[in-house]
Amino acid sequence: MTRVRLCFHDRCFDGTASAALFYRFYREHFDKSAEFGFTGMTHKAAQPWVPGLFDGNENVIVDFKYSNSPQLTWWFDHHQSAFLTPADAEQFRQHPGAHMYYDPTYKSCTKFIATVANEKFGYDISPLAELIHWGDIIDGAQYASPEAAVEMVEPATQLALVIEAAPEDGLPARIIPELAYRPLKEMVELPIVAQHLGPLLKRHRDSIEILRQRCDARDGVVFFDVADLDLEGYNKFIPYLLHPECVYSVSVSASKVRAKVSLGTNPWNLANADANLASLAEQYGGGGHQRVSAISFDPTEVARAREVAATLTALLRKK
Ligand SMILES: [Mn+2]
Repeated sequence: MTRVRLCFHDRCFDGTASAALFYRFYREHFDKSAEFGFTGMTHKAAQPWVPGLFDGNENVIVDFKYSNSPQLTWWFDHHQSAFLTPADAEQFRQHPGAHMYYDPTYKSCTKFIATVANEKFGYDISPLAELIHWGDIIDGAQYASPEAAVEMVEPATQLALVIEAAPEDGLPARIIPELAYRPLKEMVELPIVAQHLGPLLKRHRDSIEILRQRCDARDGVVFFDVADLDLEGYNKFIPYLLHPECVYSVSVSASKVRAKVSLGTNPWNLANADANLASLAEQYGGGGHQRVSAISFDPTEVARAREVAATLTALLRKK
């Protein structure tokens, strides 16, 4: 029997949806009885690909950085910062594996995998249309307004909240097989999801008040520091709801596994947004997309994270 190790971007709606889409595609197109193991990947200061991780007959990465391991058989990513080193990028360019796909022009990895599955393998993606649609809206920040992004009435945004902020580790990995086959409205009714929804919605509403107090909005950049609070999974659109005039946001947050500087662009105020935030983050060992990126530090390095955030805030305020 085929064993598939599927590594995906953990605590990310697009990463989890990408894994669900790949899971269903692989089962229906290649091997109905394949046995899957899911591993959620987090961006950390350390090298993410630990020895022994790729233990399947098929080893797959979706919505996360490339690995140069000869064990890797499938890779899909759409991040500008997709390679850990220039040597990895060169290896991919010279010898891309048969099933290695990279296109940073896609707004979501979910849509990218769907397109490849459909165009290269003739796979019918229409039963997954809802998941693909919301992957693109959420990862591509294509909401009509900051209110729509923050109000949390759609099942997709509620599920995204639980995926990003549930207190228990490993929840996204456990819902992947369900997400591959169920409508989103049913997903938020599953006990594993529903039990977190009430407390997380309250935390979300409270976080709007916390950010209202902490935001320092000047010269087109809103800065806030919540590293002293358990708030890493805050909704990244709140700063633009509170300060619609701002073009960029910079924040410092912290969790058990990392300290983090997040950089974002206001999706509703793009007229003057010409900074490439992935390139800025790459200078400090981070990465992401042009309009949204992050830098991870060791959990003990909050002071260093604050220093980098202050430098980047000053730089973006001069733009
Ligand atoms: Mn993504």
